[in-house]
Amino acid sequence: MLKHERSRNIQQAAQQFMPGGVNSPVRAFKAVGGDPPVISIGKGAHIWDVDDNEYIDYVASWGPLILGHAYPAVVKALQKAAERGTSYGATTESELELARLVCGRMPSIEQVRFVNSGTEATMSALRLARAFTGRDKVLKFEGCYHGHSDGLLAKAGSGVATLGLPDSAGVPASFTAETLLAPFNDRAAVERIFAERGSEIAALIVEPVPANMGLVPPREGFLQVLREITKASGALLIFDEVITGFRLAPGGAQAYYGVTPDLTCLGKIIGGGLPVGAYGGRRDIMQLVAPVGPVYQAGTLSGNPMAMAAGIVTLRTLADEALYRTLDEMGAALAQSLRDAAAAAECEVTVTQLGSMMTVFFCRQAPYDYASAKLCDTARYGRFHGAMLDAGIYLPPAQFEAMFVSLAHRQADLDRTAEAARGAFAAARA
Ligand code: KE4
Repeated sequence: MLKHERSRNIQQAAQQFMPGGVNSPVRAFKAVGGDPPVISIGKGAHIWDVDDNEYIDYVASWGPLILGHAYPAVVKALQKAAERGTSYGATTESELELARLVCGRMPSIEQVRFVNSGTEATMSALRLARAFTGRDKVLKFEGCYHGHSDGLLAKAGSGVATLGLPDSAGVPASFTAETLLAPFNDRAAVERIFAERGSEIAALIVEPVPANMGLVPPREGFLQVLREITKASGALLIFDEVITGFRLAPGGAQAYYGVTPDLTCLGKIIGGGLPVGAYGGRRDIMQLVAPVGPVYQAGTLSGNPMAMAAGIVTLRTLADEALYRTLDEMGAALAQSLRDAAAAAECEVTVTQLGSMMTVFFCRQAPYDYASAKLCDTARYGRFHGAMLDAGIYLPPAQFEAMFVSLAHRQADLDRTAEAARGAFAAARA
């Protein structure tokens, strides 16, 4: 059993000063139970907690750390940037450099605006889409998460083409009244909503590969259908690639599936572990953004040199397409070893995997939307998570998240993970 004394003491004290002792809810481990370790250091694919317990890390700061923790070239770039000053609130050449890299990798992005989080990116992209189309409604999918701006914290009402209901306290019904919800992978539902209200819809926003209900890949042709339907109705197609951007392929999910959105939201990897978000796309749309156009959006630390420095090194390193083949191979191998471990323990799971992303679902069939994902046995996932943590494997502390393999993971890490999983699936089944 791992020692957690110092973690517990720090968590205790933290709860006095911060709600739940955390700065983002999922970190409190409410979905899996147990005490969250307080992390003190990360190196490569490993992290250590304040009690010196070592873990193989598959959270990777929820996606940014595709190169692993404290990647030497990122650390060096940050040191150099810091010595020159951390922020000016004025343009620096590093912003141009990262903008060139992003636009070069994702041709659909003719112009980009850096912000400080994925939430800001999607919130701004929707404001821009409403201004460009002159329409108010947006369509999102149940189970897709696009950050915590009020209008996107919406859950489905009854029926299909109904307007969203607030999915958080403090969000007035009027704030989600312009948000339409549909089940993911449900072509008929999307067609029905657009048939009924297409002329009111400014944009459809989607995680091209949802990872916030666990990893639920799109059905064959589904993204193409979204492209055709939005084009036909004059609505914009917005890909929220905060997770998939530069993770799934050098050009993200849009390159992987060959579907070109009008706007793309980015985050995580483009900041290399520093706070960054971005939205970008067609020049004719981006020209509406202040100071050129009437759509206001701003940010004190947007494009700050530190985040730009980390993002530049990260994207430059990811220029080597062979790295994506390595990530794909490691992802596929780990997913298969987890399936084998579950079968050996006679524990019923479905492992979905795409590239370096995967989810161990505790249910018989692979979920294809949020309703089917919610059928999973989350209590079993909680027991599995706890047993893996005790074995030194750090998994996302919630069933409806994705695991991430990084370029810092080695075969020994994958082997150790599979070994631990054999025992953890047995513990989960009990
Ligand atoms: P942030 O505001 O957290 O930087 O990004 C919001 C966001 C937008 N779009 C997608 C597809 C996202 O996955 C996210 C944030 N992801 C979650 C985990 N799945 C962040 C973890 C957390 O909230 O603590």
